[in-house]
Amino acid sequence: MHRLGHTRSTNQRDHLLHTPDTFVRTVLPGMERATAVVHISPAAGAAFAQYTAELEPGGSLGTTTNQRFLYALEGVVDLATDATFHTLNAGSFAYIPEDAAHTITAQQASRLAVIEKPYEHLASVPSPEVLVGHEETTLSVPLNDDPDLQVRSLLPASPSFDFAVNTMTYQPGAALSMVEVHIMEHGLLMLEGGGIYRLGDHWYPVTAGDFIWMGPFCPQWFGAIGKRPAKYLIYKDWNRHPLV
Ligand code: UGY
Ligand code: MN
Repeated sequence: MHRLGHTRSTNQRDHLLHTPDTFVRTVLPGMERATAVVHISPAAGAAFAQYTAELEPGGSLGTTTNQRFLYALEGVVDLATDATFHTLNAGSFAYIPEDAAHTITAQQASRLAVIEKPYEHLASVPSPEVLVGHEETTLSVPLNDDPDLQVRSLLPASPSFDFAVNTMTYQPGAALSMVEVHIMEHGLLMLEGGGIYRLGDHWYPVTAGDFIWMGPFCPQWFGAIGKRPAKYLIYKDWNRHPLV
């Protein structure tokens, strides 16, 4: 439908809202029978890249020398490294360290949330290994003792990791208890439901399928609205000194 120039998408200095009506597909180097919707990258001020990869049956991602995190949104994909082989279905996630040779091939039409980031080494801390899990079997804990706001940390808290990826699930009416302002940046993909996101001095209605980038120190708050829970996948840089 023609929207006469209207969209909820917006690109601000310290945040970005990317809604599906504005997605433009591109092919990244090495992709075969696959496309990417790049949501954020250093071109817009972030220190990481996040995209949604859409793969046809047999389609594959190209390589990267950066660390890579995958969250399967739909379909079934095979992840093969030198030493491991895993099949990922919806809700599965995988962490692949920098310089780890690997292939990612779709068994059927699939969609993946992909996060890539240069690794920040820490002296005397070992680099992380390949890690695979499933969101549903990851421990769920209430945020600030609120049972209606559950957080699952998909990556271990170990200082080896320089970023975290969590899911956050809000029962209808649940909200962050404070407006957060912090140095970490976020890449956020709304997986289910919706609500109102405060970003900077703007309040946005958001829904499943939307992507949000929050830059360092972007004031942020979310309240879930609707009759079903709201759930999002959220990246943040983590465990490193601000001057490094
Ligand atoms: O982990 C976080 O900083 C998280 N509570 N932020 C957010 O949901 N916007
Ligand atoms: Mn936050």
